[in-house]
Amino acid sequence: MTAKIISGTETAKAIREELKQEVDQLREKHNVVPGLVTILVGEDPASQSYVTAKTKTAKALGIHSEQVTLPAETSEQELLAIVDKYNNDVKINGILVQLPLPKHINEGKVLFAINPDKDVDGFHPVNVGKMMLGEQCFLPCTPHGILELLQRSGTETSGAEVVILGRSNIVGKPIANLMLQKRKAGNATVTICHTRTKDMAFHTRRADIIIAAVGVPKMVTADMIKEGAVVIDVGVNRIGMTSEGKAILAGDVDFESVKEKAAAITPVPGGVGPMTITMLMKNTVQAAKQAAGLI
Ligand code: L34
Repeated sequence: MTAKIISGTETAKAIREELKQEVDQLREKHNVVPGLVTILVGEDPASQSYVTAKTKTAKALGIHSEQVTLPAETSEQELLAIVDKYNNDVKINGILVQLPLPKHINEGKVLFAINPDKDVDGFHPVNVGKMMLGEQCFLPCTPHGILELLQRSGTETSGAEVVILGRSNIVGKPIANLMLQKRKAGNATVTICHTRTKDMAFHTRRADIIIAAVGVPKMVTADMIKEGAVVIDVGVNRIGMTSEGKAILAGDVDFESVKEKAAAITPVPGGVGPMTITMLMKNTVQAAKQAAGLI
């Protein structure tokens, strides 16, 4: 069997078309223009490319978009002052501080400083708590994107054995929580594996759905999966450079071998990555509607 390819690029495009219409309507009917600011500290090339893509996508949808780029030496205090400025800026509905931050800045402190109503990343403890309780909130973009991919590809999650590789605050922990909830793309039986897991393959081999978010290139190989599993690859690892200076990317899944055994698989690039960016746009539109009292 050769797996069906679940295209994040195509799914993201469809969602962006829906969003574009919504943004047009908000502007024409309600005089509301959603606003997003992205804040990047330092010069990590991957972060730079993600933030640039976020700004560009926002503009293409008619979202007012600002990009703040700060040197790596920026102090925590300076960053907190900038966050506060945007907390009080009525043109801005969403504030995104790209992670990771330089070591001398306390990430938790910065995320806590963002007004939860503008926390379109869903990383503020208030939104994390609401998510955990299944209340209306901003869902973190990568897990949100995974839920949409599962749902729109018609993957049955109810009662499914889902094995998640990785326990990060950005992906592993939230996607596990969301998929066990009574919700769309939920009702799963969830297992989380991590660096201290004794026998990862024991778990992955019985999984109906595998979500790999470990940051180790091609770690999941065909012998680790069950015939007919659905495989979601969250990893975006830079494994080299072309002669033209472009990054060569690999996922956490050994795509070539796994696609011969899986029922469906997301590629890298063009899988979860574009969905992350698109769900940020969705959250920004949601923030603008909430700020305008429309929901
Ligand atoms: N605050 N920090 C904050 N929010 C986030 O949601 C993120 N994340 C992760 C890193 N830090 C963050 C992202 O934006 C990862 N991430 C992200 C976003 C987009 C892509 C990958 C990771 C993406 O578009 N990937 C493309 C390839 C792009 C390339 O050439 O590098 C893909 O097709 O997978």
